[in-house]
Amino acid sequence: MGEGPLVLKLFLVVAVVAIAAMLLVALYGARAPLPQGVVNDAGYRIRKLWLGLVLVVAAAAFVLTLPFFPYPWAQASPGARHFEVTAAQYAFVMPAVVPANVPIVFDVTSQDVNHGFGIYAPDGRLFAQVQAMPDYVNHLPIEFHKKGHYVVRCLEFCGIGHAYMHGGFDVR
Ligand SMILES: [Cu+2]
Repeated sequence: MGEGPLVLKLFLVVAVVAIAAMLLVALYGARAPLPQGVVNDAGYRIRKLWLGLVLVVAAAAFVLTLPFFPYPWAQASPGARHFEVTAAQYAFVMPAVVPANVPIVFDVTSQDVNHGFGIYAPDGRLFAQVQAMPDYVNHLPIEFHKKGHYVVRCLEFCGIGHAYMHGGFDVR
Protein backbone atom coordinates (compact mmCIF):
# COMPACT_ATOMS: atom_id res chain seq x y z
CA MET A 1 0.00 0.00 0.00
CA GLY A 2 2.84 2.46 -0.73
CA GLU A 3 3.73 5.58 1.26
CA GLY A 4 0.38 7.39 1.04
CA PRO A 5 -0.96 9.41 3.95
CA LEU A 6 -2.47 7.57 6.92
CA VAL A 7 -5.96 8.89 6.14
CA LEU A 8 -5.87 7.33 2.68
CA LYS A 9 -4.75 3.96 4.09
CA LEU A 10 -7.52 4.06 6.69
CA PHE A 11 -10.05 4.98 4.02
CA LEU A 12 -8.98 2.06 1.82
CA VAL A 13 -9.22 -0.41 4.71
CA VAL A 14 -12.68 0.85 5.69
CA ALA A 15 -13.82 0.83 2.06
CA VAL A 16 -12.68 -2.77 1.51
CA VAL A 17 -14.41 -3.89 4.73
CA ALA A 18 -17.59 -2.04 3.76
CA ILE A 19 -17.64 -3.56 0.26
CA ALA A 20 -17.04 -7.04 1.71
CA ALA A 21 -19.93 -6.53 4.14
CA MET A 22 -22.24 -5.43 1.31
CA LEU A 23 -21.26 -8.45 -0.84
CA LEU A 24 -21.91 -10.74 2.14
CA VAL A 25 -25.36 -9.24 2.67
CA ALA A 26 -26.15 -9.51 -1.05
CA LEU A 27 -25.10 -13.19 -1.17
CA TYR A 28 -27.00 -13.93 2.04
CA GLY A 29 -30.12 -12.17 0.74
CA ALA A 30 -30.02 -14.21 -2.48
CA ARG A 31 -30.61 -17.44 -0.55
CA ALA A 32 -34.07 -18.77 0.11
CA PRO A 33 -35.57 -16.96 3.13
CA LEU A 34 -35.55 -18.87 6.44
CA PRO A 35 -38.84 -19.61 8.16
CA GLN A 36 -39.79 -16.98 10.77
CA GLY A 37 -39.62 -19.54 13.59
CA VAL A 38 -35.97 -20.30 12.95
CA VAL A 39 -35.10 -16.59 12.89
CA ASN A 40 -37.05 -15.97 16.11
CA ASP A 41 -35.38 -18.86 17.95
CA ALA A 42 -31.91 -17.65 17.00
CA GLY A 43 -32.79 -14.06 17.95
CA TYR A 44 -34.16 -15.03 21.35
CA ARG A 45 -31.12 -17.18 22.04
CA ILE A 46 -28.81 -14.23 21.32
CA ARG A 47 -31.00 -11.96 23.44
CA LYS A 48 -30.85 -14.30 26.45
CA LEU A 49 -27.10 -14.66 26.09
CA TRP A 50 -26.70 -10.88 25.87
CA LEU A 51 -28.90 -10.30 28.94
CA GLY A 52 -26.85 -12.83 30.91
CA LEU A 53 -23.60 -11.17 29.84
CA VAL A 54 -24.88 -7.70 30.78
CA LEU A 55 -26.11 -8.96 34.18
CA VAL A 56 -22.75 -10.59 34.92
CA VAL A 57 -20.84 -7.42 33.97
CA ALA A 58 -23.21 -5.20 35.99
CA ALA A 59 -23.01 -7.47 39.06
CA ALA A 60 -19.21 -7.56 38.85
CA ALA A 61 -19.01 -3.78 38.49
CA PHE A 62 -21.34 -3.36 41.49
CA VAL A 63 -19.39 -5.72 43.76
CA LEU A 64 -15.96 -4.42 42.71
CA THR A 65 -16.84 -0.72 43.17
CA LEU A 66 -18.88 -1.06 46.38
CA PRO A 67 -15.81 -0.65 48.64
CA PHE A 68 -15.27 2.82 47.12
CA PHE A 69 -18.77 4.03 48.03
CA PRO A 70 -18.01 7.30 49.87
CA TYR A 71 -21.09 7.90 52.01
CA PRO A 72 -20.25 5.68 55.04
CA TRP A 73 -17.16 7.86 55.64
CA ALA A 74 -18.83 11.19 54.91
CA GLN A 75 -20.11 11.62 58.46
CA ALA A 76 -19.20 14.70 60.46
CA SER A 77 -17.22 14.05 63.61
CA PRO A 78 -19.50 14.40 66.66
CA GLY A 79 -17.63 17.38 68.10
CA ALA A 80 -17.69 19.42 64.89
CA ARG A 81 -18.77 23.06 65.14
CA HIS A 82 -21.74 24.02 63.03
CA PHE A 83 -21.99 27.21 60.95
CA GLU A 84 -25.23 28.40 59.44
CA VAL A 85 -25.33 29.50 55.81
CA THR A 86 -28.43 31.08 54.30
CA ALA A 87 -28.61 31.79 50.60
CA ALA A 88 -31.09 34.23 49.09
CA GLN A 89 -31.40 36.13 45.83
CA TYR A 90 -28.59 37.27 45.47
CA ALA A 91 -26.30 36.89 48.45
CA PHE A 92 -25.06 34.52 51.10
CA VAL A 93 -25.40 35.10 54.85
CA MET A 94 -22.60 33.16 56.50
CA PRO A 95 -19.79 33.49 59.01
CA ALA A 96 -16.90 35.81 58.13
CA VAL A 97 -14.33 33.48 59.68
CA VAL A 98 -14.16 29.72 60.19
CA PRO A 99 -11.38 27.82 61.96
CA ALA A 100 -8.65 25.86 60.18
CA ASN A 101 -7.64 22.26 60.93
CA VAL A 102 -10.76 21.28 62.87
CA PRO A 103 -13.81 19.47 61.52
CA ILE A 104 -16.72 21.83 60.95
CA VAL A 105 -20.16 21.55 59.39
CA PHE A 106 -21.92 24.09 57.20
CA ASP A 107 -25.70 23.94 57.69
CA VAL A 108 -26.88 25.31 54.37
CA THR A 109 -30.38 26.47 53.48
CA SER A 110 -32.12 29.00 51.24
CA GLN A 111 -34.72 31.69 51.80
CA ASP A 112 -36.28 31.58 48.36
CA VAL A 113 -35.20 29.32 45.49
CA ASN A 114 -32.52 26.69 44.97
CA HIS A 115 -28.97 28.03 45.06
CA GLY A 116 -25.57 26.41 44.94
CA PHE A 117 -23.08 26.91 47.77
CA GLY A 118 -19.75 26.53 45.99
CA ILE A 119 -16.58 27.06 48.01
CA TYR A 120 -13.44 28.05 46.08
CA ALA A 121 -10.03 27.64 47.70
CA PRO A 122 -7.51 30.52 47.67
CA ASP A 123 -5.86 28.98 44.58
CA GLY A 124 -9.16 29.37 42.70
CA ARG A 125 -10.12 25.71 42.59
CA LEU A 126 -13.56 24.49 43.54
CA PHE A 127 -13.08 22.96 46.99
CA ALA A 128 -16.57 21.77 47.96
CA GLN A 129 -20.14 22.47 47.08
CA VAL A 130 -23.66 21.65 48.24
CA GLN A 131 -27.15 22.69 47.26
CA ALA A 132 -28.90 25.45 49.22
CA MET A 133 -32.57 24.51 49.20
CA PRO A 134 -35.62 26.29 50.62
CA ASP A 135 -37.26 24.59 53.66
CA TYR A 136 -34.38 22.13 53.91
CA VAL A 137 -30.98 22.16 55.59
CA ASN A 138 -28.08 20.40 53.88
CA HIS A 139 -25.13 19.54 56.10
CA LEU A 140 -21.67 19.87 54.56
CA PRO A 141 -18.99 18.32 56.81
CA ILE A 142 -15.62 19.78 55.92
CA GLU A 143 -12.16 20.55 57.26
CA PHE A 144 -9.91 23.30 55.94
CA HIS A 145 -6.15 22.77 56.06
CA LYS A 146 -5.16 25.83 54.04
CA LYS A 147 -5.65 29.24 55.60
CA GLY A 148 -6.72 32.19 53.50
CA HIS A 149 -9.72 33.74 51.83
CA TYR A 150 -12.27 31.37 50.33
CA VAL A 151 -14.69 32.71 47.74
CA VAL A 152 -18.23 31.39 47.66
CA ARG A 153 -20.16 31.39 44.39
CA CYS A 154 -23.69 30.35 43.58
CA LEU A 155 -23.57 27.25 41.38
CA GLU A 156 -27.26 26.98 40.53
CA PHE A 157 -28.92 29.37 38.10
CA CYS A 158 -31.28 31.17 40.44
CA GLY A 159 -32.41 34.30 38.61
CA ILE A 160 -31.27 37.42 36.82
CA GLY A 161 -28.60 38.26 39.42
CA HIS A 162 -27.13 34.78 39.60
CA ALA A 163 -23.82 35.64 37.96
CA TYR A 164 -23.13 38.30 40.61
CA MET A 165 -24.12 36.12 43.57
CA HIS A 166 -20.99 35.51 45.59
CA GLY A 167 -19.50 35.94 49.01
CA GLY A 168 -16.64 34.58 51.00
CA PHE A 169 -15.05 33.84 54.32
CA ASP A 170 -11.61 33.59 55.86
CA VAL A 171 -10.10 30.41 57.21
CA ARG A 172 -7.82 31.17 60.15
CU1 LIG B 1 -27.49 31.38 41.55
